[in-house]
Amino acid sequence: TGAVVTVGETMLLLSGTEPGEVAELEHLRVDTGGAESNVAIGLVRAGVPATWVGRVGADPAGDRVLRDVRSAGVDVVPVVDPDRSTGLMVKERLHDGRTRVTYHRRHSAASALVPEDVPAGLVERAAAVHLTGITLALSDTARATVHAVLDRADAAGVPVSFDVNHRAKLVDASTARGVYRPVAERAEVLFAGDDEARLLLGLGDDEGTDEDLAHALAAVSRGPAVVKAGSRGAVAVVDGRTLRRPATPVRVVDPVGAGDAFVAAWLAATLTGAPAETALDRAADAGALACTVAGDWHRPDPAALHRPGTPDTADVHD
Ligand code: KDG
Repeated sequence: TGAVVTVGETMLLLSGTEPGEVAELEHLRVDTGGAESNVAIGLVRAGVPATWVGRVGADPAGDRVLRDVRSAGVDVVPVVDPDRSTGLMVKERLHDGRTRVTYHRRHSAASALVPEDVPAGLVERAAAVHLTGITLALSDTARATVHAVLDRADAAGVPVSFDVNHRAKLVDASTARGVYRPVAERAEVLFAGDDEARLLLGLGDDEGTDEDLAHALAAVSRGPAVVKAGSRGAVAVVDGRTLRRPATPVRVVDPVGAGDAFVAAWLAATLTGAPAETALDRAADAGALACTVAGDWHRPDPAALHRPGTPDTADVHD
């Protein structure tokens, strides 16, 4: 098969090595993260080639981003923007146990993504294309890039995967639906958290069970829909059938990146011909495993699945 192609922003990630706020910490760990490159890395680990198109600044943070994604085995198509900086994300583990993520990404290099950044032939030769709501929310030109990729995928008959990945700090809930919905309608597979599903469907808080949401999403997308419901597990609707999978219990260190690992495992399984039940099992395990390591994409130890703890994968993005 060809590669899975994805486009998005990957940032330098500075994270506290111990609980506390940046205001009081002495050390921060240098890392990188971005939803789309996280998925690409997960795909490569599952044996499926992946290409990530990313725009970074001509700066040391950009060098680090490109190096990290490349060294995980992803084929990187870099666009280096001399006029803008690489985005930055700060992650703190607060004293009350919550994780807080702060972005420094307004007017970043990646928010200047343009359709021409995605080389001719790349989408057309892909096994699938994976897109997220984050890229849609970065800027008008980044949104145009996502739509151009969609059009090209459509024209070439390449399936599209879409993960809503709503980031309230990038787009407010009132406009978000109109931003995500047109892409969701063109996706062959649609992923959403339960709250994201409600946002996309225009439902109120707590309206609809995970099953209801998955069925409603499957009516929006062109194919399966998968609701990632954190500690409640996941529900997929595939050809009208409902598949339910409880969360795999693990000791949670850092839930950021779990959704990306989930998506990567689902895509890798389905693209290599596995049945949807297997895809959902692998996705749930991969999402759980991703919670057992600090960082957004670092390789977890599979043995952690056999050292269960509390499956608390609360979203930290609002
Ligand atoms: O899904 C994990 C991502 O949220 C993280 O790696 C950073 O891309 C990111 C974002 O925009 O939050």
